[in-house]
Amino acid sequence: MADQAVAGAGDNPHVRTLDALVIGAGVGGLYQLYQLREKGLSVASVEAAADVGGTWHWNRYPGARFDSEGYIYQYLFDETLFKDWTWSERFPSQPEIERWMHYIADRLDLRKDIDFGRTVKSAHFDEVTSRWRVETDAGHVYDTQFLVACSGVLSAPLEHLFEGEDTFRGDILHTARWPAEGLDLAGKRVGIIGTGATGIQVIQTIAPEVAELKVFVRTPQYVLPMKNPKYGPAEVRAYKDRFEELRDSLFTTFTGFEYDFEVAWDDLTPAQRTERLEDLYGHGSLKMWLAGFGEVFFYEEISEEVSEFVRDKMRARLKDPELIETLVPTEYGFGTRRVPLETGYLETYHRDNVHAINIRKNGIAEIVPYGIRMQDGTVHELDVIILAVGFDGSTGALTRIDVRGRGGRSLSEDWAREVRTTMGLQKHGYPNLFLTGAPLAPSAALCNVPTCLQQQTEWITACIGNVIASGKSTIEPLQQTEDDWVAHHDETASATLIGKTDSWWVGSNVEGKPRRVLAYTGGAGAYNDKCKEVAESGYAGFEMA
Ligand code: NA7
Repeated sequence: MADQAVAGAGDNPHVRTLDALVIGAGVGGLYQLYQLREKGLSVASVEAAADVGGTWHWNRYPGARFDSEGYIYQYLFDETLFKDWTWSERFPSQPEIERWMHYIADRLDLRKDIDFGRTVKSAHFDEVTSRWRVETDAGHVYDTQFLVACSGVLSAPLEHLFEGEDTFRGDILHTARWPAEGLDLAGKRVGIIGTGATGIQVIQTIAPEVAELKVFVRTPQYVLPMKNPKYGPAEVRAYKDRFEELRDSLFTTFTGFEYDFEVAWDDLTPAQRTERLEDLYGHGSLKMWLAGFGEVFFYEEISEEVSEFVRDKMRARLKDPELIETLVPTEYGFGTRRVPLETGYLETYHRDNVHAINIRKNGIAEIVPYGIRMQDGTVHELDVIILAVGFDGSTGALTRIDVRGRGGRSLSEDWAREVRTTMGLQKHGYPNLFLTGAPLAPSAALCNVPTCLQQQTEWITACIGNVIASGKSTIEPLQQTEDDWVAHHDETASATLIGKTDSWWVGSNVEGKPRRVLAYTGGAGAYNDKCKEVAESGYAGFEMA
């Protein structure tokens, strides 16, 4: 690792010269760093947070937990690493997940190569040297041949959505910026805006502790009850014994989960369909969505039947007609946006101290010093406002950095026009920039995160190894390759109902973001095969120079 004096490095007279720089120390970044180091590259990571964990470092709000089973939310490249960690329940919670990420960093001795507390401000490709110059907001400079962005799918929280946020006299905070020391909500009047996967986890968790909870509901969600048994030695042994099976199967399924679509709707009688839906519902996981009937993603009628099945379940739990109107979705199909798992979420609204406020009827006008003022003038007085309003998904982490490729082109300007990548792994015009969790790959939304990020980072490691072995300096997809991938992506996505539903999956939650289904909907397994084909072809369609 060389430190050289470099002119123009601001207050910092030193620049760190590397073969590869990884942005981010979350699930993808940790493994990427490890792989490139094992390959013998001089590599470092730069991370804005004070420690490893990514999503699981930042999202420490009450109730944060997996909706993937812990035993599939794992690295599968090392059996001992897998088996030496023991989950305490089926869907572990954030503190345990964070401990697991620390375990990974310790076992692989990663921290020594991570610069914490540094936020990347810019990354510019120098066409003369064919290298990236990366600068942090504190003026640290990295000069690197390869740049791998493991900057997160959901790491750019939406900010400043409401007039008057700065005037609020109590605590106001985004769920992804929850203080490490916690926030005492006991006896407080709390308002929460947002009922996505995050809001639901917060609401069901804090309701018993707060004096009053007002939930501002815009788009209701289809929800599925989570079954979350604690694990004793027998359950732990059972899942650990499945290591080889999981390692060999997760990368082949539609969403990187252990289960896959098996039964065709048309092969069953109506009674058999209901029986199967009941079975899936009783599984207490995302199986009903991700391995129930694949047809729900494609056919309006089947989507409606399955949606109605879930609505019936929700109505039966809610009973009250006004709550049903506020909380049961009717305007989009089941599974066309992320389906959250929950534990007593709907019943929470029966508590005397919890109130659902339907903001489709009476919207939020502004935040005022003592609460939230509605369009009809009503003010809800509050001590704390929780913003569970989501993220600029998949693109936001990178568009908040000034990324410039060949000819000074700007990634944020490119993506403001049209969100395009080549397989979510690279982008034409940005040589040696590698992406993970980026648009137009399954990892952008529709995948068990570690499955897709392992697959992508392994592809990137092999690709970088190939560039070096070939004696070349750079690799970049051809314009035609990108055009072909975008066309294939769009064709695949347009066959589904996903693009018709508003959510962060299509970018509609960010004003002005061009609409495109962000996740590749051809399936994680099929995507994996396509990535392998590219590598086996010697990176056909990619230019090495
Ligand atoms: P989501 O799923 O994007 O949910 C955000 C929620 O916030 C959703 O209910 C939004 O309603 C609501 N929202 C956003 N902006 C507003 C405004 N301006 N006014 C009122 N309500 C608003 O984010 P999450 O953090 O819950 O989950 C993100 C992912 O994390 C999730 O998909 C999992 O993969 C894990 P809307 O639906 O836009 O009407």
